[in-house]
Amino acid sequence: MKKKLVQHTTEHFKKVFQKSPDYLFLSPGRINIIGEHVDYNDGFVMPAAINKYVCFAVSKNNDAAFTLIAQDLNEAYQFKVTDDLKPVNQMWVNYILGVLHQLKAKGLNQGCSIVFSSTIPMGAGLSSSAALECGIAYAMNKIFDLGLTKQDIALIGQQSEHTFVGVNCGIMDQFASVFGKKNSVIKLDCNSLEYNYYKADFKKYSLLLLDSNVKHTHLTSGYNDRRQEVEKGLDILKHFHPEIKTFRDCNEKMVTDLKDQLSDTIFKRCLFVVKEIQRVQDAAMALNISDFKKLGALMTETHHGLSKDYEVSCAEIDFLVDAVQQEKSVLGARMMGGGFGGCSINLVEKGTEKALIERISTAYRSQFGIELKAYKVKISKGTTEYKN
Ligand code: GAF
Repeated sequence: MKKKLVQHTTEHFKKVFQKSPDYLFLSPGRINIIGEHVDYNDGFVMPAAINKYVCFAVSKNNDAAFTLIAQDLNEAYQFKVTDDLKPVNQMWVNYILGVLHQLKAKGLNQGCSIVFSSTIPMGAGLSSSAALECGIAYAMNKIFDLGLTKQDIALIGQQSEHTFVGVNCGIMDQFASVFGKKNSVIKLDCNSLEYNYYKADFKKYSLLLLDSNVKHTHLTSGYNDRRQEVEKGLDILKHFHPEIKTFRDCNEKMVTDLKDQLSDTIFKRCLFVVKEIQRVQDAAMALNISDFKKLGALMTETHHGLSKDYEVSCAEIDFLVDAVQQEKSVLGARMMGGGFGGCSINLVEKGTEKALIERISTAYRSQFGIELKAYKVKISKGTTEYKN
């Protein structure tokens, strides 16, 4: 599938520019085992890069001209790197312009011709936008020798979302896309950006994604509102506990003791964050000792918190998570990513996936009239140059 994507992107580049691209890059999407909506709350997350990618075919131009071609959308955008780069009306362009805007300050002054194409479904919670941002930053860094570290690339991607897209996301998606490692889950401390890899060996279990086919964009989904709510909550907690710097310094009791000082909504949001930060620590321990029953139970607990307290799920995803609760072969399930649609992630006994997908698809279709999609993903390496 990776080869096919590279071929198809290269062919399109050749067709448009009448020559072969000088460089090819692959930038992956991500899953997240556990640790949702805690990256911007200084918590821990456990994402991994997957074998779904944005592929970039790139050649350097001799002047400042950039031509961007989004092959799958059949759209193009041209500009000069010397222009005053500002957000435009085409959303996909903004992810890229936001990156290039920052790279200009790091010395980028030459243009490129770029065709990109993707196997990461858009709006499915698999971070197609982070893959796009990080792929562009990685490619420019490589081609123009800008001296950026992998961490710089992830932070530039995140900053592009904040400034050119308007989504105040955390660092998880970009970090996972850049730092992904084959067969490894990343445990990332979103406060210090220290990280370590855990072997993604789920023994007789595998990770299965069920795509609700409910598309979302964080610009309009309520994502930014959640961030504001927890920031308000943290200010109140800090007021009563001056020793608190981040949610990491809070525990459940501190939040419940201050219930009267917080609105119902803010109380629920804060409680979720504190519990979820702890759950990631517990999940890392469970993964370490191959206690998959525990890991699965923690994932399901996360879902209930996201659905009831953080209120970022939706009827379709709740249905998918509920539907697998009676399945003996499923150890845990939860919505994954920002929410309001996208995929659920399921820890499933190997070999039972096909029958499970059939059962859930039928039930889902009859409940919502929507076709379910399912992906069995492999854990792959992060953004990289592709050499034939
Ligand atoms: C989205 C964001 F982009 C991430 O930063 C993260 O907050 C996630 O939602 C929720 O965990 O994917």
